[in-house]
Amino acid sequence: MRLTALALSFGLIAAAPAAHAATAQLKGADGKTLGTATLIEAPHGVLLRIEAKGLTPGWHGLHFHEKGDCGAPDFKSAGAHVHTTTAVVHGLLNPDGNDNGDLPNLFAAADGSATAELFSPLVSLNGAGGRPALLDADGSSIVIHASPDDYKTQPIGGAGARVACGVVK
Ligand SMILES: [Cu+2]
Repeated sequence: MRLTALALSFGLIAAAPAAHAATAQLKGADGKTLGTATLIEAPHGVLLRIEAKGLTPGWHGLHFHEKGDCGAPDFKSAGAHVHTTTAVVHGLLNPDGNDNGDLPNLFAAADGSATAELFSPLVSLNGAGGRPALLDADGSSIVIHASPDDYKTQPIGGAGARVACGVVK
């Protein structure tokens, strides 16, 4: 059943018009390719698929970061999280949270692979619904962190170093 559902969702994504989709090639600090992220503009948010390998097994924080720049080896060039307000409060479980780049954690299996589909109602590809646009002038990136996001503490939920980064294109 699970395989059937996966196959169906693959079909849906493949059928989406290219103008409403984007991808990000995820790379590690050593420049090695770690996988791909596929983004689809949905009526009320963005559907995100992550297919990665070579990660440390366990949970990893995952966010949309505000600049389309993975040039620095520590990926600090990707900036902070995607946001609309200047007083950004991070955390999906934080009552004051307003951080549009927040996403659920990603789990890497014992072999280092991670496959997931996530939906964010907090962003858009091009500004639909007044939500921050991932494809704005300075772009955006998807960043995978070393540790899980606790969804509450500032500024990134204790997620630690940035271990993978991909520019959304
Ligand atoms: Cu992050």
